[in-house]
Amino acid sequence: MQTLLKNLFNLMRLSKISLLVISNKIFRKPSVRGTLRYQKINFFTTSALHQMKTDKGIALMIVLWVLVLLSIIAMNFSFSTRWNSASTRNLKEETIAYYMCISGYQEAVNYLLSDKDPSVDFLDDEGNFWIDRETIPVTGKRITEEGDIEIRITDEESKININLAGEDRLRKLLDYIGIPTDSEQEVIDSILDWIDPDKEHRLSGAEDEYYEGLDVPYKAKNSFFDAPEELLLVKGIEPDYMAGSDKIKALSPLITTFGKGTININTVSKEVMELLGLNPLDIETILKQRNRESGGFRFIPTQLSNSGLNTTSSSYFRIEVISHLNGSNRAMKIVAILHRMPSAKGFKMQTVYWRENAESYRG
Ligand SMILES: [Ca+2]
Ligand SMILES: [Ca+2]
Repeated sequence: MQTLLKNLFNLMRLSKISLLVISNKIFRKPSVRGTLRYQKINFFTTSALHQMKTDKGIALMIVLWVLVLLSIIAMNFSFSTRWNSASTRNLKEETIAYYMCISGYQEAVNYLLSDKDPSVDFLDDEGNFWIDRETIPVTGKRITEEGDIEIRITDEESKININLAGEDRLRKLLDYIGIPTDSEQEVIDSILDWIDPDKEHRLSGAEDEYYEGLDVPYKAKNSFFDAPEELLLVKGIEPDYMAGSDKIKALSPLITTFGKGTININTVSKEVMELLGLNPLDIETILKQRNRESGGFRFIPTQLSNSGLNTTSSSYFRIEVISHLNGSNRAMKIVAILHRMPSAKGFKMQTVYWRENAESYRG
C-alpha cells in the first residue's frame, strides 16, 4: 500500500509538470493581448521544461493517467478480495455454529422423547426441565472443541394461551402487566375481534375497516394467532407491551399461542400464578414441590381446582439453542416449538414453530 501511495504521489507531481508543458505550448503563441500572459509563462518556465519536447510531454501525460487508472483498479480489486475473504469466513463460522445448534436441538428432542413418566413434567427452581424424576435434564451449557452450546427447554403450557383466554383472563393479564386503564378495554375487544370469525367490531374493538385504513393496510385475522408476535398487528397493542419498559411488565414471557389452553402446575411461573390470583402461600407450596426429590405434582390439589392450573404434564415445548464459536463473535440461535403426541412407540413430535438466525455479539 505504501508503494502504491508513493507511486500515486509521483504521478500527481509529474502530471502537474505535464500540464505546465501544455500551458507553455498554448500561452507561448503570439497574441496581441499577450504581454501579461507571456510574463506569466516566463514565471512557470524552468530549464527542465525547456528541454522537454511538447509531443513527448503529452504522451507522458497519457501514460501517467493510464497508470493512475490502473492503480485505482488494483486498489478496488484488493478491497474486493479482502471483502470476499471476510464473507467466506463468516459463512464458514455460521455453518459450523448452525450445526452445533442442530446437535443441541437434536439432544433436546431426544430428551423429550425418552420420557418415562407421561403423567408429570416439571421445571426445577434452577430452570431445568425434567421429563421425569430419573432422567437428568439436558438444559444448560456444554463446551465442545469448536465452542459452546446452550440448550434451554421450557413449557408452552406454563403460560396464558391468548387464543383461548377469554375476556376475564385477558383482563387479568393486562392488569398484571399494568397497561394504562383507558387502553385496556380497547386491547381486549381488539384481541377478541382479531380472533372471532365475524365482521362486527366490539365497542372498542376493530375489524377489517380499521386495519384497511392504516398506512400499510391488512385485514383482521378472523382466526387464532399463529405466534405471539402477531399481537403487534392488533389495534391498541404497543411494542412496549411485548418487551416491557420501565412502566410496564413484559407480555412476552407470560403468553403463548400454542397448546390447548391448559396450564401445568409443575412448570407455571410465579408471575403467571400471581396474575391468575393465587395467594403467596399456595405459590410457595407449588414451587417447593418442583424438584427431583418431590418430583412435582401428580394431580391438582383440591384447593387449587379452580385456580386455572389444570394439568401436571405437557405436550407443547419450546426448545432454544444458542451456539458460540471459539474465537468468533458470531452466534447462531434456533427456537423451535414442538408438539409431543403419544404414539405406538411412545411419543412422536410435530414441529409447530421454527426460527433460526445468526447474529453478532460482544464478549
Ligand atoms: Ca413426563
Ligand atoms: Ca368481531
